[in-house]
Amino acid sequence: MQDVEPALTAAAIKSRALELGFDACGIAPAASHPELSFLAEWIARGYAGDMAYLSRSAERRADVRHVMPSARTVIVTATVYNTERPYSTECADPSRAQIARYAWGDDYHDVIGGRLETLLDWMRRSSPEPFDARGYVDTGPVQERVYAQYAGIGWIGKHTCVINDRLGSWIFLAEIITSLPLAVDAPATDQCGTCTLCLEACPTGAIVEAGVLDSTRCISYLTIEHRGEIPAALQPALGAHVYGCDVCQEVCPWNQAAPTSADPAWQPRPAWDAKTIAELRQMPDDVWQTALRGSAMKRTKLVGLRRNLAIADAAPGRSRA
Ligand code: B12
Ligand code: SF4
Repeated sequence: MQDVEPALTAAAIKSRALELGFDACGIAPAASHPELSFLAEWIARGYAGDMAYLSRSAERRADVRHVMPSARTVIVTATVYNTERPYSTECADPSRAQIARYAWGDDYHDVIGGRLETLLDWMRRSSPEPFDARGYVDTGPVQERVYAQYAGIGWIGKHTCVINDRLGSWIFLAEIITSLPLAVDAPATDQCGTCTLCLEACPTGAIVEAGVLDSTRCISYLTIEHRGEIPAALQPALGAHVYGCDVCQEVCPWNQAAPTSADPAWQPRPAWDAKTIAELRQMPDDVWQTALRGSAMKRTKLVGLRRNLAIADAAPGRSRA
C-alpha cells in the first residue's frame, strides 16, 4: 500500500524550520543507506581512538530504526555558524591562537536543541494524529552526515564534512526522527570532483583517503576529545590550534564565498576573539570559567585547554614577542 502524506506536510515543516532560524531543512527516508555500514569498519580500523561512546553505541548508530523502531523519516536541519572572521589559513601571525569556528559563540547543543524542540512542539500541535519523534543535535546515536546527504542538505566531502552547494560546510546538523510518512527529498550528489585540497592541507595527514578520517591524527580529536598527553610526534603539527581545527574546511573551494550568520549566538565571545596564545595562557582560571559558561569549549575542560595552550606555545616557528 502506498504511503499517504499526513496532514502535516513536508513543505509545511520545512517552511516552519526556516521561520525558526534554520538555514536549510530536508527529509530523508529512515532506510538502510549503504554509507551507514562504514562506521563498523571505521571503528575496527581504530579510527575512533578513545571515543569509546562510538563503539558502545555502534549498533544503534547503524540505523535510526534501532533508536526508534517506528522511524520512517528523518527531518534534517542545517544552521550556518560562520561569522565575519578570517580563516586560520589566512593568518600570518604564529602567535595568534586558533580556535575552531564552531566553538566561538554559544554552545550549539543548547541553542539548536531549543529551536528543534520548538519545531517539534509546533509539529505536534499541527498534526491531527499523534506520532513518535526524537530530536537530536550531535549527541544522539545517529550518523547525522549520512541522513543529511539523503535529505538533500549536502554531500559528504572528501574531508568528511557535509557541504551544501549554497551554504558551504560551516553548518551544524540536527535532526528529528519521526514515524510520519513524509515526502522525502532527493539525496545530494557529490561535487568534490577531482579536488584533493583538504587531503593535502591537513597538518597531520588525518584524512587517510577520500571520505575517511583517522581521528587519532585529527587535531580536532587531539585537542578536544583526547584526554591526557598528546602524542609527542604529533605535537609540532598542532601549530597554533588550541581548540579544534578548521584547516580542511578552510581550504575547500566551497567555503571561499560561504555566507556568514548574523545570529548573536555564533558571534565570537570577547574572551577569546583574536587573542594571542600568550594572552590566553595568562587569562586567570576564574575568567576562563566565566567565559566558558554556555560555551561548547567547556567540553575539553580548562585542564585540556591549558594543555593545548602549552603545546601551542612551544610550537616551532612561534614568535614569543
Ligand atoms: C565523532 C565525531 C567527530 C570526531 C570524528 C570525525 C569524523 N570524521 O568521523 C572528531 C572529534 C575528529 C570530530 C571532528 C570534527 N567535527 Co565532529 N562529530 C562527530 C560525531 C559525534 C559522529 C561522527 C561519526 O559518526 N563518525 C564516524 C565516521 C564513520 O563517520 P563520518 O566520517 O561522519 O563518515 C562518513 C564518511 O566519512 C564516509 N565514509 C566512512 N568510511 C568510508 C570509507 C569509504 C571507502 C568511503 C568512500 C566513505 C567512507 O561515510 C561515512 C558515514 O558512515 C558527529 C555527530 C553525529 N552524531 O553524527 C559530529 C559532527 C560530524 N562533527 C561536526 C563538526 C562541526 C566537527 C569539526 C568541524 C569540529 C572542529 N572544527 O574541530 C571537526 C571536523 C573534522 C572532520 N574533518 O571530520 C559536525 C559536522 C557538520 C558538517 N558540516 O558535516 C557534526 C555532524 C556535529 C553536528 N551535529 O553538527 N568529530
Ligand atoms: S577541499 Fe576539495 S576534496 Fe576536500 S571537501 Fe572541499 S571540494 Fe571536496
